[in-house]
Parts: sequence; C-alpha cells; structure tokens
Amino acid sequence: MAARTRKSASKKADEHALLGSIPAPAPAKFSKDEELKAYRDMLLIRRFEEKAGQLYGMGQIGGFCHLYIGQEAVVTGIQMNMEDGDQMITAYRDHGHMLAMGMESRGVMAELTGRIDGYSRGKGGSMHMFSREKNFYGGHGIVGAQVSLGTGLAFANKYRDNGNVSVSFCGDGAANQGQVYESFNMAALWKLPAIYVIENNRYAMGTSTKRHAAQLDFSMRGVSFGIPGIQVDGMDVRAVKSASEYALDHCKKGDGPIILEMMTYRYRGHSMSDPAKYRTKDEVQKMRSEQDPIEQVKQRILGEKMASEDDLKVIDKEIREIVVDAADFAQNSPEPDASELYTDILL
Ligand SMILES: Cc1ncc(C[n+]2csc(CCOP(=O)(O)OP(=O)(O)O)c2C)c(N)n1
Ligand SMILES: [Mg+2]
Repeated sequence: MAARTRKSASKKADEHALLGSIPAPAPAKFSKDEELKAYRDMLLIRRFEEKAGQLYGMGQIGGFCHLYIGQEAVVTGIQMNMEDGDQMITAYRDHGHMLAMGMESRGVMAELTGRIDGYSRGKGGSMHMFSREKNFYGGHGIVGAQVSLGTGLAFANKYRDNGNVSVSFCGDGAANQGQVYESFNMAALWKLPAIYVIENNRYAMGTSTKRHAAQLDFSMRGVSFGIPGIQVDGMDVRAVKSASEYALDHCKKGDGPIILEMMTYRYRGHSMSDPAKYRTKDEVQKMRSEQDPIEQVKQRILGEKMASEDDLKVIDKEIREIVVDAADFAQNSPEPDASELYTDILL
C-alpha cells in the first residue's frame, strides 16, 4: 500500500513537472538596432546606478538604496516587448525599471536625493517612486506586496477589456511570501493577464536560495494553480526578450497568468549598507567576467561588426552626460519645504 502511494505521488510530480515548465524559447536574433538599443538601455541603468552609489557614499542620498547592477538584462529585455498601456510594478530594487519605462533620469535622481523635483516631491526616496503616465506603479518596500497590487492591475485590465498586461516583478525571497500565492490563485481562477517575473538573483538579503527555498525551481511555483512557468537566462537580454514575448502573447490571447523565472545576479550588496560577507569575491567576479549582460551585447556588436569600438564610445559618452546632468539637476533642486509634510496625506 505504502509503495502504491509513493508510486502515485511520484507520477503526480511528473504531471506537475509537465504542467509547470515550458522550455525557454530560443534567444531572439537581434537586429543591429535592437542590439544597440539593448546596449544603450542597459548601460544607462548601470551608469545611473554607479552614480547613485557614489552620491550615496557622499551622503547625498539617505535612507535605503538597493542597486540593480548585474540584473539589467531582465527589465531591458522585457520592456522591449511591452506595448502602450502595459504596466510594470516592482519592489525596492527599482531604479532600472523606472528608467526602462521611460521615466526621466533627472526626476529619478532628484527623488533619490530627496529633492522637490523628484517623482514623489522628495518624500519617497529610492523605494517609492511612481509614474502613472509611464505606467510604472512603484517602487514598494514591503516584500511581496507589489505582487498583489500587480494582480489588481491585471484584474483592472481584464475588467476594462483594454488588452493590456501587468508585469509584476519580485525577488526569489519574495516568492516565498503568502500573498504571492493568494495572488496566483486569483489570477489563475480569473485568467488575468498577469506576468509574474521572479528575479532569481540567488540571494534574499544575505540568505542564499539554497537556505531559504524548499523548491529551487521558481518557474514551478505556480504549478498547483495551473500557472505555467519558464526558466530563463536572465543575463542574456535576447533570451529575456524571447521569453517575455511568449509570455505577453500568452496573456494577450486570454490564456491567463504566466511566471518567468529570470536567472540573474546582483553584483552589489543587498543595499548600500550590506558588505556582502555571505558570498566570496570570486563568485561575484566569475559572474561579472563570464556572464555580464552588457559585455555580452558589446561582444556581439563588435564581433558581428554592427558598430565599431569608436561608435560604442560615442554611446558611452552620451550616457555619461545624461547621468552627470541628472546628478547636477538633482543636487541643484531645492529640498522640499516643510509644508510638504502635510501634502499627499490620506486622512
Ligand atoms: C514583509 C517584509 N518582510 C521582510 C522585509 C525585509 N526585507 C527587505 S528585502 C528582503 C529580502 C528580499 O529578497 P528578494 O525577494 O530575493 O529580493 P532581492 O533583494 O534579492 O531583489 C527582506 C527580507 C520586508 N521589507 N518586508
Ligand atoms: Mg533575491
């Protein structure tokens, strides 16, 4: 009897495995324009955040500041497929998502430095910025909360029958949160147009996935709700683009929610105050030298002679100018007046 139970349990697991995982589509073949766009967009995120790291070190940015450096291909590849009206929502590691959605680097930097010209008038800081106009819904400090809110966005899309999709990002650690599964249940039940992107950067603060996750294959996290998942090389912007194209199509066809697990890595500590003693320097160095998302694109551009080193230097210079301009703008923007403490308050 016990043997029979074991056998049927393992059969069930096989069925779940089939249900849960869709093989990742082959990485897209990029045109010259797409390679250059990906290079430019990822470089902007990287240089912007390096500058933010510097300003933090100089005491110009207070509070929390979580850098996305290393993970740039994830948001860049997804954004390349998004259409007008599709929304994005994420946690606190959010600067890259804002820039990818077209928010102004000046306004983002001014918010980081707590100035009046910031997207939240200097009152939100790094973790709390929004732009309804650009369909970016934050910026959330409560781990996992954005997944429920993103599911609400998907519900609104379906209710309004507007054809749009909400893309909710969360980390590997957040994927253990209860409300994530409540959201999965409702999204599957109502076949909501929701993409759940789990950015698996291998750590939740200082805790590695091996120590925090019972199921290490995060693409399988929707299995009990019948939500398919795809595990994607999140360091290769072309792989991200193909998988997200598939996912957007899945949602737009009315097939309900889908999970994309992005295998990625953050080079910096969890936040600016984390010395990252839970991993070796070699581990970080290996990822940087072997899988860096920007370097991969650069090597393809040069290898396929889509542009020369000099052409790329021109782009690098333009990006540096945008970032320096954003930092100057932010530092010259006034701090909010004390009276701002009483605005935007819900009573
Ligand atoms: C509900 C809740 N619990 C705990 C925290 C503290 N906390 C902030 S970030 C974090 C780790 C999350 O890791 P992960 O989801 O993998 O995202 P990553 O930082 O790697 O992008 C924790 C536990 C929080 N902000 N909210
Ligand atoms: Mg993580």
